Amino acid sequence: MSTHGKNRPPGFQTRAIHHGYDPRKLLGAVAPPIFMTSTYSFEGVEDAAAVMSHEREGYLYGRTANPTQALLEARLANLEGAEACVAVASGMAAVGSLMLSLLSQDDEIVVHRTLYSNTYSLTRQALPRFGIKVVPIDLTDPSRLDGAITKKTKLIYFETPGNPSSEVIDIAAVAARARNSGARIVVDSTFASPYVQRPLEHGAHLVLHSLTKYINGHGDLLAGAVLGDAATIDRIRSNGLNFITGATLSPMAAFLIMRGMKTLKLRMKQHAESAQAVAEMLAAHPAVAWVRYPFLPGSRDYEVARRQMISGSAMMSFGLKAGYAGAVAMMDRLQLISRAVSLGDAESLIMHPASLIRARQKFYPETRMAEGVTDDLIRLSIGLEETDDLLDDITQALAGA
Ligand code: 3LM
Repeated sequence: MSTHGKNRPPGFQTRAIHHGYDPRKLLGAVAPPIFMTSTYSFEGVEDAAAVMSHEREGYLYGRTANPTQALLEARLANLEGAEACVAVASGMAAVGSLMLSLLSQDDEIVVHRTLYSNTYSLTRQALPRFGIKVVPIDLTDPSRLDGAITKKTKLIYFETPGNPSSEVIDIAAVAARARNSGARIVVDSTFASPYVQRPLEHGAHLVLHSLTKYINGHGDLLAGAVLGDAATIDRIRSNGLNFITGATLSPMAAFLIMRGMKTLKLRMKQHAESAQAVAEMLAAHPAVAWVRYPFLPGSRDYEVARRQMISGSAMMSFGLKAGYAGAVAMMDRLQLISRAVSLGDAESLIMHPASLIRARQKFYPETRMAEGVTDDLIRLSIGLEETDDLLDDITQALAGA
């Protein structure tokens, strides 16, 4: 694809709409057709063998690859600046397929101390059962890596901005500290999306997304992806996806994600504009004790965010002077913003990790709140409603807090 008559590559929004697809090859269909098939037939046994041995490009079985998925993967890789991508059934399928493909018994993984709750459980509860050593440190201070990396460290894993607090980790500083160690840096960039942040440009080796969030953007499906060099992505697909997790993305979901991605940049700009207004309003409000939004001027996060993100996304966290009880009361007063987990949707969503974790502990006593998450923390995902309507809803809910 080229931009006619101009000697420059097409921009982000153009690639998000067109990359990797030529309607002339599929009956002129402007929207890419959905290949709803689980298996593929061959002219003869030799032909099947040629596909199996990669002598000829082709498809064998839908657990590992499908043309609709392949288009999504090519488009995502292009937007992220990666050589290759594997799309899977959920963000957790991406995390699990990646870790179980790239780690073996006696290996070590360094993780940021705070992670998305289920990634936290995978690293703290599950990986140690397989003889994998997990080393949690506070990566907001990258110098901590010096005492954490050993010859056995295979991966350094973190989210930025982080779930749930939106704290920012300096990707280039982590990469500089880890250089020559042989460890690969993996960034879960779900809170940012490839429009806002491209970790590979700052020295990360692999990027992971829950596509459920900003990239699909419409809160109507689950999906995930891992992006990076072709050899590693092939290993995650041929081992992790094909026979360790089997967590295949449906072609229908792949199509819907591409539909959502066409407006990624437009959505992110609107998300960021509203989130900035909400974060500034919260920071000035007398009932609010603290606010964390990467693009709030003056904070340490802001300095790092300006180097590695082109704008904020719409994730922020805050605490009220009235603490845990105040959070519950404020959230119950909201009328427009939904009390719901997840993020990155057109609808604004708010959640309070401490009350959810407390409730979960009644059934699963082993559940732990991720280190670094305080009881008062409220997480807000600002949606695409009119900014003034969002400000009004939060203001009325804070009145009396
Ligand atoms: C959430 N997060 O509400 P899926 N990485 C990050 C994430 O935020 C998530 C995943 C991976 C939330 C989901 S919580 C019950 C709902 C940074 C998901 C996993 O498997 O697609 O949900 O992605 O924070």
